[in-house]
Amino acid sequence: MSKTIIISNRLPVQLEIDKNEVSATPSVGGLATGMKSVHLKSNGIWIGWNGLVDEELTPELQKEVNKKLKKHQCAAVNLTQEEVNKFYFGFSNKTIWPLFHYFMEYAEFELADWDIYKLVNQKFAQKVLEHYKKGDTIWIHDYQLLVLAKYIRELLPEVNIGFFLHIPFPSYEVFRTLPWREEILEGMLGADLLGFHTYEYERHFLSSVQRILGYSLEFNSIILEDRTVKADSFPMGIDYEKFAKAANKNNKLKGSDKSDIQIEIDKHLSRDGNTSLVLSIDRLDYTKGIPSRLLAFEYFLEKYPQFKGKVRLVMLAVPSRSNVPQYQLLKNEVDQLVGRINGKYSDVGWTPIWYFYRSFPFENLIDLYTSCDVALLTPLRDGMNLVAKEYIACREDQTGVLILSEMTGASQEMGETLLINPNNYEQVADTLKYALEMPEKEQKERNLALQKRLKRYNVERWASDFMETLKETTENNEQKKIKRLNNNRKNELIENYKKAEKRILFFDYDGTLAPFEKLPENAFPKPELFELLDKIHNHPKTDLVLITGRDKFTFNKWFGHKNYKLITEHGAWFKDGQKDWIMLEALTSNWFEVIAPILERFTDRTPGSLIEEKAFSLAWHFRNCDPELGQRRSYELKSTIQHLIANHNLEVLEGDKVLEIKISGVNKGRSAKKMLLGKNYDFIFAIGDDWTDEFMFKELPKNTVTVKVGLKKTIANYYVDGTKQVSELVKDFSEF
Ligand code: GDG
Repeated sequence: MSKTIIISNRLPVQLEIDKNEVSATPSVGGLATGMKSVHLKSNGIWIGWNGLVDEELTPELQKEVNKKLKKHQCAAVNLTQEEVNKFYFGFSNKTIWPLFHYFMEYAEFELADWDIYKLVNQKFAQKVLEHYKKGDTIWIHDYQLLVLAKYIRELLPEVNIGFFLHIPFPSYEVFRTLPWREEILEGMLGADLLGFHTYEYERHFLSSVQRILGYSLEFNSIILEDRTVKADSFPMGIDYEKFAKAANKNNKLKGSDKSDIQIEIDKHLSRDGNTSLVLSIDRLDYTKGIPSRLLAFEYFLEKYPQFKGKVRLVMLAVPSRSNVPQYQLLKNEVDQLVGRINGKYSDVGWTPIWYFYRSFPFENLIDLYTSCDVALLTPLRDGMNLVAKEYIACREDQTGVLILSEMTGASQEMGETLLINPNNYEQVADTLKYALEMPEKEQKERNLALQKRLKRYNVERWASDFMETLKETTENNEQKKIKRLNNNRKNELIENYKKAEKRILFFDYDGTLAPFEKLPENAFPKPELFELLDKIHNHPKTDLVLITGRDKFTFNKWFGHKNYKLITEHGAWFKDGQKDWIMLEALTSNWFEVIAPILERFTDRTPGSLIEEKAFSLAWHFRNCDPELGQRRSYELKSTIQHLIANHNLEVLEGDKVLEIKISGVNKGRSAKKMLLGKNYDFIFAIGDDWTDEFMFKELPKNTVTVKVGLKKTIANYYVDGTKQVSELVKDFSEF
């Protein structure tokens, strides 16, 4: 039975070694809970690092650890101290983490770290290989494993892989500064589905893929040579019931059943009726904006002194990555700020900030969520921020106000909270005042809406949504594979070709017989191609037609000395062997003077675009433009010339990164059909990569074998991956 293999940097199990005894307890983090149903179902397995380095483990202990992990359906990737330093503290946390959170000045680019990062990702891939069985699905998590999907696919080409990024994906302008940007993107594209918390991150990713790797997109799918990869957003939820139930239990506790923290909190709240608590919880990380939050709180006390002695900030900063120097500096900064603010404002019975630098047990976390009137969560950047969601889930009676930074992924779906820009202290201070004074009715209205949504789209839904989309994506790819011209089909095709008495082959040129080049004039035919085409052409049973959108002049230069049949400009011109070029359609070019100036205007203001003037058509190419600008300008151009098109009986053909304006009705389908007149072909074959080739596929007789190059939508019977596969096919044809 097939299973799901979950892979993350850390395993969802905490290991402890005490006097050579190993104990393992499951972690309770959001990811572990969310994946529980996927993990435990049908023998799923979780692969990751167990938190111990090789140097700490004797072979006996190693065995013991593995045995314990197996019980929890986990398998460990073993890492040395150096690997942890360079892969985790190095590349993951000194390069990717700061860069992806827009802290460009903190990002270090160390080749040695990158090398080990790749090596560790390869180690993970090897571990997957040990556990993979045909039909299994793989789900990789997060920024430590960005290139893993590619390594797995190299080992297991047919595998289904999902990848989810838990942190933001930055804008192209930031991402492009990474020295290994191509390899990172290619690594991610090893997956079939790439999940992000928000549409913004997905959009940034797609933009980088387009700009850096030059792949085409069809909506949110990336068209690779042999597969399509889908990018989508799945905002991660929380285990709502767990938090709501814990809050309910907590609210019922009386007297000595309460925790020490709760007793302290209660003491503070009972000091006088008007006292409020403001909550702040994060890992101590520079992305979370803790110093700014403290400064904004200080500013609030200055601006609204009536709250002095009444409001207390309860700040929990959980220690994190303390081996990384930036985190040590941050710790000092926060300590000093808290000390200064408390020193400045404290009085006998009141300190403005209660600061905890440690991790709390879950129950104490709930104490804080249920007791604080306001949660002030102001990260400078945060992929999602689950604390925001947990706070709302714990508000049993719907009171409480959440102030949330716009820079968190959570802010996208939590519009009912008070959204702030964490850099705007004025706004933070005013919002805090507003929150502290908000009438209960308003608090409840806002939170009710939030709770409904969080309850519905909880972490299990998130996981199942992702898995379902992954299944759909891979099934879609499967569908395409079904139409792939595999060896069996190719053999059958060649058999029919061999048997046929009269055969005709239509070959598109660019993107089919020749790969695309940056400059169109560089895509000239190579001697090997001539050799094969000559062989096909010289066979007495075969007619060979090269059919292109290119201009007659270029094709005459390239192929004029051969005796092939040539159709150019989508069917405007025809040349049969050494005879002269003839017009297949009655065409004019007197409309050029109306359209050309408009195209020139667009070319001038769209860097990289160019106009190609053919005998009877004008083409506006935008292959070398910024992809989004090119696409947008092409829409704009189409709408600008719309009324002229109708008046001059023209039409616009949308090719691959080109708009072509020509007399209506002329297309490759119509001209290809003309080649069949009066002939009795018993084998008709057409192949092309472009949207304009679809006309051939549509108009040629039903028994035509039609083949699409690449994975774009098509009505053709079969797919081949790219020009390399076309060359192989041409070679096969040339042999019989
Ligand atoms: C990354 C992304 C994204 C915190 N303190 C204690 C404690 N916690 C728990 C919270 C919450 C989790 O840790 C923190 O999650 P966040 O989402 O707020 O932040 P990151 O750790 O930075 O997580 C983030 C997330 O991945 C998921 O994709 O949202 O943007 O950076 O669940 O409850 N738990 C306990 N004691 C503590 O002291 N027990």
